[in-house]
Amino acid sequence: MKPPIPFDAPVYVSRPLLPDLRELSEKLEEVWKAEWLTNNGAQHRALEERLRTVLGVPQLSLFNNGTVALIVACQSLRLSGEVITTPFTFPATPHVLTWNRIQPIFCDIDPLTMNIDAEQIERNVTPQTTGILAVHVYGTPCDVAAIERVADRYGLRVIYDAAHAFGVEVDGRAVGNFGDISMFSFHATKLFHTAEGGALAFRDPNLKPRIDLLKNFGIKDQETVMMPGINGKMNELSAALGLLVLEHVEGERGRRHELAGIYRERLRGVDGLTCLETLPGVRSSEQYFVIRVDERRFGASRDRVFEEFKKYNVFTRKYFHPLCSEYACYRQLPSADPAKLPVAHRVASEVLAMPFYGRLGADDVSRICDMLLTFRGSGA
Ligand code: T4K
Repeated sequence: MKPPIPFDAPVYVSRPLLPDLRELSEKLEEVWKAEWLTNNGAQHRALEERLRTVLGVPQLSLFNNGTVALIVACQSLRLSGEVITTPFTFPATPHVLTWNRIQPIFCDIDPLTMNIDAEQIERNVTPQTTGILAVHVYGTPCDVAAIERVADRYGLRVIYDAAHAFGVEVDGRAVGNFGDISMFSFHATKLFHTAEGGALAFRDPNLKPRIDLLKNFGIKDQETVMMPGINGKMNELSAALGLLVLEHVEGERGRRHELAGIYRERLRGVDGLTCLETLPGVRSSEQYFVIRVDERRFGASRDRVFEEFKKYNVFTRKYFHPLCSEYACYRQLPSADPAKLPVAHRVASEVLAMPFYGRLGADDVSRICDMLLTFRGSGA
């Protein structure tokens, strides 16, 4: 095989879905005319309503980012003490617990789905445990039935970090309907985005006023502040962008689905490489395309593959390495002991998120696969 040629321009793991700039300026004219830039404006109200339908959830509250949304989710359910979570996630997940003075308790993960291992949650429950914060990693849904069983047995609340799970369905049921609250991230790198943004989805209508108060400083009216809330409001520019991006999301999802097919086709049967598969009965978010590199069989480590790609102007990402339990702020916790998290450590050393976005051509994906195959046997 001829050696692959490096890309002229950098190829990143993700690129934001960008609507036509003229469409955006027309939309922004509405905002300018209204002279209303934030605090529950018309764009905000319209996007909140649209997303309730698109995400198939009874209640929804928009936020300025997913992290603040998660902080508020913990507050709204009055979580305290200890919350069981996964070490295999973005730093935001355990950090929101810390910001609420809750101790994260790291639980090992499932070797296939890479989500929290529901069977191991129970052994981490103590009298201080008030909840479970599980992540649908890469949009793969957690074992929601098993998590619900443990939660019910011990009277725990369940929050899902669904940052990667926009539009995911499990046997026809929208993913935002599981647990007490689900958080979606609308960061620029997400399938659906508002540049920065996020949302909480939930079923209990009584939570809506509390969540909306918490994200607006606790202000009920000009004379009354009910609680120490935060500023979690989405602004009108982000909401307007979101309304436009929403029109293009299904097209983007379809293009990504095709690219995933090419990756799978080209990498099928390569010894030492496995591609993330969509579980049966699940509609995928097509958020990330992740491979796992088994160094012994592939003859090159994940880290070597990551470095080799850079020589060709391809910037893959090691989502999620290092584990959150390895950060300086968490590694002293008893639950962060590597001996208790063997699967998470192995998985974190194998995963690599590949370039994956609609503007990437089928030829580009083929070229990236060609590159990858030349790295075989290149060592650690
Ligand atoms: N929970 C989970 C499980 C999460 O994954 C996240 C966020 C959160 C919670 C928190 O939600 P937010 O508060 O963010 O709403 C990126 C995103 O910033 C972050 O939102 C996301 N997860 C995480 C997995 O990925 P970084 O540090 O990798 O971003 P960055 O700037 O390195 O961007 C990645 C690549 O994307 C770049 O190499 C180039 C490309 N890119 C990026 C941006 C921002 C663009 O092409 N254009 C852009 O505008 O975290």
